[in-house]
Amino acid sequence: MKKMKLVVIGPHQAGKTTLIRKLDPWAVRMDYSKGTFSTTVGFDYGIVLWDATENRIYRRNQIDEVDPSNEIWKVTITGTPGQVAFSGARKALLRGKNGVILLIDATQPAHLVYAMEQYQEAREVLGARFPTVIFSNKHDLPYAKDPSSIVPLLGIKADVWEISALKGFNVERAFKDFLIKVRKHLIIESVSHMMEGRWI
Ligand SMILES: Nc1nc2c(ncn2[C@@H]2O[C@H](COP(=O)(O)OP(=O)(O)O)[C@@H](O)[C@H]2O)c(=O)[nH]1
Ligand SMILES: [Mg+2]
Repeated sequence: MKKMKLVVIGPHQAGKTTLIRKLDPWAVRMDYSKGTFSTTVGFDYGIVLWDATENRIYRRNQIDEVDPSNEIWKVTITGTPGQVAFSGARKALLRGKNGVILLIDATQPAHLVYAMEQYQEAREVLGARFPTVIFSNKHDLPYAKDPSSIVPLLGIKADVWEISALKGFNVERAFKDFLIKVRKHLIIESVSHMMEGRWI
């Protein structure tokens, strides 16, 4: 089975845990701890299966329904802790990931500065080129800002989706669209490695 590792970054309280639980209701909370004296921080870890042939997502309880003759991906989704102080833990969790979901809270435009900082951390760890998507969250609330009025402030070139992680609005559609993009990126990457002669 092919593997894809995604990470969700974004400000504290933006809805990262809610999003991951919507995608994987059995997502678990894990502990990240480093060194003897540092505090332990929790992060979320979810898994779904994605049938790329039919562009269908399967939850953990639907594994029996997966068609093994199709192209199946195991997709892991790691949610990072959003607090400013946990930059070290976030960077460790970013390592080796194939795509970044930047989750912002459309009701808290002042928190965009934290989103920006976390995106810079992602660039430090993953380099200049990695698939990114922006999920503008909490669009079930009437006072959510129009993303076109806030996202340009981030200066990040990426698709933007209005979602509600809480109600599920647009979540699966936006997520599947991103899976297609990450898959394409991974295929192009492996082909260019091949062209560089690493497989010969
Ligand atoms: N109205 C609304 N509330 C949300 C949405 N997503 C998350 N929340 C709420 O925002 C708060 C923070 O969510 P959480 O997932 O814990 O954020 P995290 O810190 O990024 O993991 C919780 O009270 C959630 O219920 C949403 O789409 N709409
Ligand atoms: Mg959380």
